[in-house]
Amino acid sequence: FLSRPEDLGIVAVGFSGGQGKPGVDAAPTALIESGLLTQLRDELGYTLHGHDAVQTYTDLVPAQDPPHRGMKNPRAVSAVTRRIAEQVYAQAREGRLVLTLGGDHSIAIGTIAGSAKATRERLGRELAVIWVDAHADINTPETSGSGNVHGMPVSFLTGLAREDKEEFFGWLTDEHRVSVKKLVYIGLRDVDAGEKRILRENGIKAFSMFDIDRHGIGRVMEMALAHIGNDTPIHLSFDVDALDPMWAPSTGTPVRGGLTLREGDYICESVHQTGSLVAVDLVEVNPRLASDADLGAHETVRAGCSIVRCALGESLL
Ligand code: NNH
Ligand code: MN
Ligand code: MN
Ligand code: MN
Repeated sequence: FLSRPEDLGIVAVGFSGGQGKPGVDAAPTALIESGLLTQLRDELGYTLHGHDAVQTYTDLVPAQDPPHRGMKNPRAVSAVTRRIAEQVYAQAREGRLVLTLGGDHSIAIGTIAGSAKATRERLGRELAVIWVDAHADINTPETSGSGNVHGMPVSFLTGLAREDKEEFFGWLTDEHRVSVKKLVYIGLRDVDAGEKRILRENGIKAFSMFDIDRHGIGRVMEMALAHIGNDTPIHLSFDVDALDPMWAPSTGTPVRGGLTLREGDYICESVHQTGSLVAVDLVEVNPRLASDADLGAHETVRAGCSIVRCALGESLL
């Protein structure tokens, strides 16, 4: 699906407004300083585009941003994700693979919107999404207990949540959306009651940690990719909290009983191997949160780098 598979568009998003804990905006810099982009260029042979600076989007964050339908920072998150959608779209339109470094998971409203639009225009195809996460992030503003938009991106992207007002995600149109049929979750273990109902009522495919324990990650990936179907462009959105806190402690909402680093890497390798990958997000690395400050942050950044390199084909022979 890529006309320029060795060209990699980079969007580095220093944004944390989709949740309450500062520090997740420092992740792109931490990932880049640890050598990620250099490795992608020098070891994996990618030509990088648009990687010049980490963006903070401060021009888009209003001084006053009171809640709307319970959503926190709604204007800021809407405006920033709208800009991200344009940036991802601009890279994807060139036929490049796009890598976005977050940032909290609200940014996926932008990355997937941009990716879905480019995929439709360029290929006349619908985008599939593989969402790797401890959480389903499919709350609507009304089902959310927290009001944090990073728990809602999938509901906006699938049209389960909608808004007319442009300043509150009303800029999202059908060209940006993805079908619930082309969505697959992997790694779930902390899903809110309202989200469970949404998953059930919409027949959404989800592989929880229970399924991974039962079948093994190899079989789960076979089933996940079979559900999407051959020859469908794939957007991989990887929340680092899918990994067990043993591997990725420095994240806003760690949940025990998660993926090993090797299982996370395997998911990414399997997706890369399809040849259908068009975009990757790595989100929710928060280098400021680890209790054992230095070491935990370092380990989480290292895990994030491993995930990205595997998604971009590092370990396949
Ligand atoms: N489900 C909770 C909420 O809606 C938590 C979401 N937190 C995440 N998602 N880290 O990946 O707020
Ligand atoms: Mn998430
Ligand atoms: Mn999560
Ligand atoms: Mn390859």
